[in-house]
Amino acid sequence: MRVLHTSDWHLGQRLVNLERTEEHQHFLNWLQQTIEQEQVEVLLMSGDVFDNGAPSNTALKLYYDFLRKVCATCCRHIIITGGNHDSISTLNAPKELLECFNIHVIGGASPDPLDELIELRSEEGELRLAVCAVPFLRDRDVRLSVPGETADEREQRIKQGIADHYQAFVPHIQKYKAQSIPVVAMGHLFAAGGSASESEKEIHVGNLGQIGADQFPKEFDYVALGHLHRPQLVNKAHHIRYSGSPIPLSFSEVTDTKVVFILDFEAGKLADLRELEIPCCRKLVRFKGPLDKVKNQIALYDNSTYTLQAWAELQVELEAPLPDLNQQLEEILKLKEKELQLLIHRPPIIQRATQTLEQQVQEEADLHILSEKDVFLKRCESAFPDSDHSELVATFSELLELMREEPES
Ligand SMILES: [Mn+2]
Repeated sequence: MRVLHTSDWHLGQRLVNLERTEEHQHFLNWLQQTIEQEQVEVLLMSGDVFDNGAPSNTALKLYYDFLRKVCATCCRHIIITGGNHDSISTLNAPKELLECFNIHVIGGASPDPLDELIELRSEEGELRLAVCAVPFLRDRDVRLSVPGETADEREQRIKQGIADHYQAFVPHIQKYKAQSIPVVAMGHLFAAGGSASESEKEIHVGNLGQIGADQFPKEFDYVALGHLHRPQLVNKAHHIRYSGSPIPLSFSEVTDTKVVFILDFEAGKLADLRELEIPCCRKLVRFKGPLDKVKNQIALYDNSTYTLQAWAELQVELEAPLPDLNQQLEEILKLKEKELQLLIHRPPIIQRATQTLEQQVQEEADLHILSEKDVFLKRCESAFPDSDHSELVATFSELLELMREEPES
């Protein structure tokens, strides 16, 4: 049975207010073609379908159009789980309707492991694969908050809760193992030792609850993870992987190769695993360094292998403030305006110990590149310059997380 593992589409994502629709459409077209060419039978999507809980109609259309097209291919089953960016109710709203097309949606966690255990059968009705489709586990899924607990206790509770959730499948999957039916698990979490980009939201406050490869039951023949946007193995375990996002979601991912994994299961085992590179239609590019170097890099930038204009982030290193810096950069960018659009212009780094007030003010002005937490920290620093803010910031992060969680419905 041939399976394709992908995650973190983040449909509807914007980068500095620019839509990614064309890039997502390009990816989804490629994915549909790949499913056909590779004769994929099962598609696993491990969370963060949408970038936010209330996706735009454009994002919803991308999603449903893709599902409709894939239903007309050789792909017999699609399993979609919710990520920390997804709204459980948005994903689950069409659950019963999609079930009619063999599209299984698990938007949020259930206390009963059988609700997340999906049996996939061949056209002839023969059982071929079992999938433990675990979505992102919210704090309330792993155990209710305990008032007054310390940060360490909380971390331990979340870790144990996640490990227990996977462990709960073990008694239910023995029958598959006995019949040589492969068992795959899905998950949307931050595994210990993983390498993050800048575009993942903190999953639990301070990225707590990281579990290692050894905490996944050994009965799983493959673990298809989502959340980290860079493709990677967990603790060098060949069969526990993040597929990463299909498009770079931030400038910190400019050097990453974007991939999907194709898995072949034979005789109840993972027999083969291949990585397919996703073609890129828009390059994100970072120019950073001394002014001459940056100007030279821009002048030499070649966008001929990409169909869309590149988006750039730029930061110049200077020895002293340069009054006509912006003018110099504008001139050089003008020569490349068809190929390159400047999205983020970070304030120059002045290579000396003290900065003038003016430079500090300029740095504060770029609100769109700061997170909520950065803004809060800056406010603390200006109001109470001599205090330690770590506890206040931790409390603020906890509040942010509570705000992002949906009310129970
Ligand atoms: Mn994500």
